[in-house]
Amino acid sequence: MRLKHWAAGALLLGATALTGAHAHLEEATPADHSVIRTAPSALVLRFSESARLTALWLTQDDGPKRKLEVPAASQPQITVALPPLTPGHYLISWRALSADGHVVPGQVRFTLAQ
Ligand SMILES: [Cu+2]
Repeated sequence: MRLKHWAAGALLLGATALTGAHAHLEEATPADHSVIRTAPSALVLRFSESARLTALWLTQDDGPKRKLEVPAASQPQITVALPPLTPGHYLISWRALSADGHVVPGQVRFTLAQ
């Protein structure tokens, strides 16, 4: 019984830590679920506080995941150069390291129309 209570307490503590103030995405350009007509040359991610991307991948339609170069600096606004894009559906996914040490994954989907 005592152990059960301890375990429940630990779970609660864990949940509280997860909802703490780590960097979350405030804005992405192109925006999530947007339909755009001009190929963007870069992706801009604005976080609530400084974050550093540890990895970022670009996927077009059912194509392979392409790993893109990301800046090494930790900053609230991160610009990632994109390769030339052709019309299609895109998924960009990343892992960011928040200033508080938490890893924050995220993704943005957009469509580049013909
Ligand atoms: Cu955090």
